[in-house]
Amino acid sequence: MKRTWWKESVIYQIYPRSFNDTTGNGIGDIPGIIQKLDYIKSLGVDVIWLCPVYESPNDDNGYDISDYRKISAEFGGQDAFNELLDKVHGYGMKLVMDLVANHSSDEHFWFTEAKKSKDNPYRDYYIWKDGKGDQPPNNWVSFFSGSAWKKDDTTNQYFLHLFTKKQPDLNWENPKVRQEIYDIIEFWSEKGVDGFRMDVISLISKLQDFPPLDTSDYGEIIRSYYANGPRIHEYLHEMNQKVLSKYDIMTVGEGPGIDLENGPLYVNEDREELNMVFHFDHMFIDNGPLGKYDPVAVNLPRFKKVFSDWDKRLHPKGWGSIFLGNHDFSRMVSRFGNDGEYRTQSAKLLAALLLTLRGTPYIYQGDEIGMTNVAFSTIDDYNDVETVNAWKEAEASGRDMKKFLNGVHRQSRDNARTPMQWDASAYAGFSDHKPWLQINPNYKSVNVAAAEDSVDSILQFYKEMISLRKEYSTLVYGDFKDLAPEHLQLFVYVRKDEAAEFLILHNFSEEEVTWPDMPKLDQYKLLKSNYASAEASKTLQPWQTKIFLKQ
Ligand code: TEU
Repeated sequence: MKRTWWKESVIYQIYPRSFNDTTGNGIGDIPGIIQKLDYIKSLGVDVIWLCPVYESPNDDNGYDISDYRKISAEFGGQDAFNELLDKVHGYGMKLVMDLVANHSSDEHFWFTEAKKSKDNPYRDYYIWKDGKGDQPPNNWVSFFSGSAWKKDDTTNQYFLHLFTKKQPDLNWENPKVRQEIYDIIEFWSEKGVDGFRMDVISLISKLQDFPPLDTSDYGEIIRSYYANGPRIHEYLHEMNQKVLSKYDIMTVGEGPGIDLENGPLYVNEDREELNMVFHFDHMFIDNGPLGKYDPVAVNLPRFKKVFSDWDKRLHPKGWGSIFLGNHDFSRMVSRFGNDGEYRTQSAKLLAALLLTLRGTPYIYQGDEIGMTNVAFSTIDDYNDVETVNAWKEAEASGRDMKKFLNGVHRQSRDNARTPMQWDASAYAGFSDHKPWLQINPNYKSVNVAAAEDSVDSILQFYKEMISLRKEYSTLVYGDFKDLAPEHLQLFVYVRKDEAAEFLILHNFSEEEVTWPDMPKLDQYKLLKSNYASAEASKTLQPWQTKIFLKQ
């Protein structure tokens, strides 16, 4: 297996809107990130991934880009970005940008031109179809509810938008579109950016016959109709050859519909496409019968199997990315841990998991202090377009809205987007103005300042786990084997290579659990635990992690 910097890196994801506001408008900004670089560096991370900071009307908080070469003025503009990039490099870290190439904003110049007439030179930058009578061209639905087509009155044709109406899908069949995207990648790479996280890259190649959806199984729609289209690998290889391969940059493709079968096609190094992908096999694991907002309990054997299967499937030619949360999902401690009595222990356990699996770990801002889900009392307090649209759709279809609000509390993307909790002062030290999204009321106790003051905080544990990963390359490259795949409470695995062997146990339950198959412990040293006084025994306390090193 080839050794590379991006395999050995720990990545910290920033959602700029919610990170740190220096201008007092309630919205985070780039100078706010610069102000916190000492903090980020102190974690021990190597790379910062910045969610979109380009010019955008913010219909989907930056995932609708109106100018790919301009940094949004709201975030501080180009000068602030240049300073950030310089300073990040000065700290010995790297900076990865988000690239949203499946769609643009409808306010992008390409689209405002394209709309003008059927023979506009930009018309073919997007996907236009005639309607069927007064109905859209087909029954494709948007990820964010409703039809995926919107009629444009100027020419009486419909354009495709897999996300909001303000995010028209680009037409990758058009070589000019592809070249535009490669030029954008080149533009930022020339400025010294160290890589790209490519938004919904699995969706860029469309089935050209736009077949009607079989709506009997909504769960399969993405995989069967939208993702992994016929030319996806041709495009990614072309992108790699034309631009990516010219730079020492990392790429991680985000991909609904990327699965065990097609995953290696994206990341097998011989194919020269992407370095890593984000699949969602563990992130849609708690979708219930009525979908995302009807969540069911996470089944541990299934959860573990996702990691084992992917590890097996990708190696040795591919490389995984390990994440348990991001700006699109609820908080990892609330979802996979216990955000009540065992918040501290379970957040540490999840940190240990994140940092001891094979694959590059991605830490989402705030998870390092154990930030939790939030439960706003009314839908009016939610901002996320996905949540708000899903609410309207549910209401129109007569669902039980009290139950739905519970689902929103558990699953809304806004859970991860409440402002970063820096200290116990008003607005959590995020801003001196009312923030764009309410702060989680637990900020008085859950905040960075408190965590920095405590020797056994979640934050401190993250730092220790990151440095442990740096100390032992076995934790990066070593083989992974699940020793108890069927166990309902424990996740037990070995990480092993010529240099070292680790035995790692996590108790995903509120009970004390003993692992009967534990090997003789005289050969093992207990290296680390999330409990202050931990014994080198085969019994684990609630949400306890034990990391043993074979002697
Ligand atoms: O997300 C794509 C994606 O898969 C999500 O829509 C996901 O299905 C959903 O959030 C789960 O609840 C990316 C970005 O990360 C997201 O923020 C954008 O809204 C979306 O693309 C459109 O650009």
